[in-house]
Amino acid sequence: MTEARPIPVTVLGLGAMGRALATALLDGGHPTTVWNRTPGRDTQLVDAGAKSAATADAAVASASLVVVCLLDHASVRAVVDPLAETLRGRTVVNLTSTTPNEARETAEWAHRHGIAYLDGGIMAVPEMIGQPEATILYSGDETAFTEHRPALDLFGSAEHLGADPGLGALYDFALLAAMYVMFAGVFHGTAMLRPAGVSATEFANRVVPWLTAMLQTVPAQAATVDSGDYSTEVQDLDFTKAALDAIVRASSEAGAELDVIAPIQSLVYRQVMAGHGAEAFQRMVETLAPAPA
Ligand code: FVH
Repeated sequence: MTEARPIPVTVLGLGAMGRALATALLDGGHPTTVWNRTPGRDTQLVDAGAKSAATADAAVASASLVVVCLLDHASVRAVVDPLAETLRGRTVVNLTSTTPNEARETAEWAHRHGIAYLDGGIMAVPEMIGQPEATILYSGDETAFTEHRPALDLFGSAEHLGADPGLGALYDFALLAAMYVMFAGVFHGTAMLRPAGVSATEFANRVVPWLTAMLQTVPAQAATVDSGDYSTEVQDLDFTKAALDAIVRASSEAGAELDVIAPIQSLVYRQVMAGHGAEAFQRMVETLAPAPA
């Protein structure tokens, strides 16, 4: 059943993100208890109406919903493992970035102790919390998600992806991987132009519209990957290999290191060497992970 009115919530971990989450709960009218390993990080929250707990155990004792936002998996387990008995019958929502298997491991621990468990990946920076642009990808106990949806909606746009508690983390890291590789590509372009006296800002003015236009092609590329049909009339892997060879030569001429671009060239080479030169560029995905049987 979905909660009809504000419920007592506890936030464990008052780093930049934990403080933003606690603020959103307070703004939403939830009686909010906060705890942090190092004292003193709750001053503004207490001024805003939060209750400060001296221990993590005392913090969770009063809440039906416990939001955990710590540094990593190890810190989560160090904090919550000793609280198992107090947490029994409550819901833990872990918004710490952990790997899918770490999320599954914590879910299994929670299940053994009668704790409802939801894992979430935050696709936002602290300043975005409370805005619809902040997306939180949840997975795990769907009943707990439905019951606590009103509180979770205060953080941003909440989505439940499925019962596998590792799924939210898997999406989280897949999205972050795409972001980091894209940014590394921007840094490579910046490095190519730098020796020519072109500033990063000047390049940014050009690369943003270029990548924005290119990103529009992603759905069509995804459809090619999903179909498994890589036949193409244009820009096949042989073409892409020639293009990347030229980009690598141009990068060397410009004095840029090849750490970012060389692995892309190598992925294309592997496909061409395997006899797929006449097929579409998107076939690169098959080198990274073959389609499930
Ligand atoms: N900040 C962001 O932009 C990102 C956005 C996407 C998701 N992440 C993840 O959120 C988790 C917390 O991030 P954060 O920004 O709040 O991180 P910090 O400000 O560094 O705060 C870390 C808190 O963790 C506590 N802590 C660390 N180790 C332990 C431990 N062994 N036992 C208990 N608590 C621990 C730390 O406490 P203290 O150092 O103040 O005592 C902070 O409360 C994170 O997974 C991001 O990847 C944020």
